[in-house]
Amino acid sequence: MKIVRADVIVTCPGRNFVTLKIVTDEGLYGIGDATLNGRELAVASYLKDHVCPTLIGRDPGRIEDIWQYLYKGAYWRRGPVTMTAIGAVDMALWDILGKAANLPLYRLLGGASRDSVMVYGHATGRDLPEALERYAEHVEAGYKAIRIQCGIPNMGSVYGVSKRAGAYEPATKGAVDEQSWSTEKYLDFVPKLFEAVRERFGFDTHLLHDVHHRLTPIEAARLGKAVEPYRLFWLEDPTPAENQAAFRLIREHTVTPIAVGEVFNSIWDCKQLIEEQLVDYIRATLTHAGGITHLRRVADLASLYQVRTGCHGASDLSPVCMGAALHFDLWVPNFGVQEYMGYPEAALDVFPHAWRFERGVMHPGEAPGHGVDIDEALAARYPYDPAWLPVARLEDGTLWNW
Ligand code: EZ4
Ligand code: CO
Repeated sequence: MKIVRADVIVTCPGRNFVTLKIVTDEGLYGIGDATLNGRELAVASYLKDHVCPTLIGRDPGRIEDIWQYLYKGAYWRRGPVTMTAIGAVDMALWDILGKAANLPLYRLLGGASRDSVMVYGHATGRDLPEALERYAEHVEAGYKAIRIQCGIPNMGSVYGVSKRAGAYEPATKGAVDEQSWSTEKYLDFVPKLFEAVRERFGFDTHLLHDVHHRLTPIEAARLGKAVEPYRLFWLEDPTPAENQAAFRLIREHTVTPIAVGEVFNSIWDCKQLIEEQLVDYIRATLTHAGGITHLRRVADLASLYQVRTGCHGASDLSPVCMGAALHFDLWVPNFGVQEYMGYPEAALDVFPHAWRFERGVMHPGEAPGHGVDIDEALAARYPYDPAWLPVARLEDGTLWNW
């Protein structure tokens, strides 16, 4: 079998997605998600201009060799753009392999390690009553794990809370959204938020929260310690992780479990965090971290240290990533949880898929490959529509971590 075409499809069915389609001389094709929110066209160009021409004529079954070729052969290694492009190629090649073998991807990886994949949903409110209402809806829908984010009293806009009604979407059209941040107000309010959740709903659901890189290590340590009675499933991205050693300080002070890594793109981003057991969950996902070939190396390293997976699954990762991730999750022995926010109706139509959600758990389905397709005619009806991720500033105007 030989690769005869590799095309990049950019479409905006409710939000922007970049998809790579690799076609073989036998008519089989595979697709991969190449979406990097707010930087979509950089990956589209990386693929179109620098990767696709090198794929033509290759045997799509040599997945490992193609991965190594794109990683080592570029000379310029790693980084979100490069690794997302490699991730898309890898995902498409595993899809082709599954279709050629007539087997769902999870069976190629070694088969199911569990019956279904636990996912967590997002309960987000502008204030406490609204956040608790959203939490109640998730409990009602059967979610076993729920992330809560809430507007902070006397603080302008805040991470996780949309200006518009409906599903949370951070990227905005037109101007960049400038949000304001006060660590003091946040640290004062958040323990009360978790207390209210446990008071109303008890301890039957896993409670998650995303700090979105806003705290310093000592502030994060203080928060982790303060919220121990509410027994979080995880506290996510408490501080930026470029300096992996920073997490030692958090670890010294609290037993609140820590999740990190949705912005990671390689095993090197998490090596020290895993080896020193500074985190409990690793959030790197297939699209941004080099596909199945690379993420399974991360998961295997993590398994040596009892660190579990918690793949990023925000709606800016396409339904293609969701499908592939569910196969990965069903197989990976050290699975923790998978994020799932749902998709706009139009996106579900553009990407017909075998995966399904039912009462807090998901399954990738039994279709060969990863089980997600793209309706190109429909995709063409939703042209690219630029959108920007927000930035955050302290109340005095200092640019902060969003
Ligand atoms: O803000 O993917 O845990 N989930 C998150 C996400 C990120 C977006 C950024 O594009 O933090 O919602
Ligand atoms: Co996050």
